[in-house]
Amino acid sequence: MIRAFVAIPLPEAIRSALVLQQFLLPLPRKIEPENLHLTLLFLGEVPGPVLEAAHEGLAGIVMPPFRLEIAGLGLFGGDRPRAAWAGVTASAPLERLQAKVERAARVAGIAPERRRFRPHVTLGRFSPPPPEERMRLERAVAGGAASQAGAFDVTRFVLYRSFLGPKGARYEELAEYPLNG
Ligand code: 2AM
Repeated sequence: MIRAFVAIPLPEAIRSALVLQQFLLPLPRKIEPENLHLTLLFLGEVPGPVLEAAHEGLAGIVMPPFRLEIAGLGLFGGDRPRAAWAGVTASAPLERLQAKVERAARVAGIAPERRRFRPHVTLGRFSPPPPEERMRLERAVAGGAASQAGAFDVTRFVLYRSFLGPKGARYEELAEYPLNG
């Protein structure tokens, strides 16, 4: 079985801006700069032939490149925050691309994601912090809510393999798909 997901890699300039934002947040564990990405679909643990079929479908996606803006900060987890993220300005092309990726995965036999697509770049994950730390975190996130990491042209998306290890996840690029429709 192969643990895999489909994501948009972020250019260096955006990742540098996100690293700055990470430093302004009291995050116990920050996502490494090279691991910062925008997930389109988490495929989970899939058998090799299913992943191969998904790859065929992904390679068949036709779409023109589009511009995307990374802006805003937020927390996932409500009263018990578990992750801090940078947001994405509403984008119809991104929604279209995500729907195409989901369709390709479904055709390959991968069960569809039950949760609604909420585009984001995870900056840090953590255990829910105690109340005082949580307030500090919430204040810092509120302070950076209007921050912008910048805009970039999405010209490709990537199929990644994920290896889970004691020091966190390591991602390996399995295939890339240019947007040039
Ligand atoms: P996250 O950043 O919001 O945690 C690789 O793990 C990528 O797939 C991450 O960007 C992660 O999103 C996303 N993902 C979505 N659902 C997941 C799940 N159930 N388990 C692990 N990763 C998931």
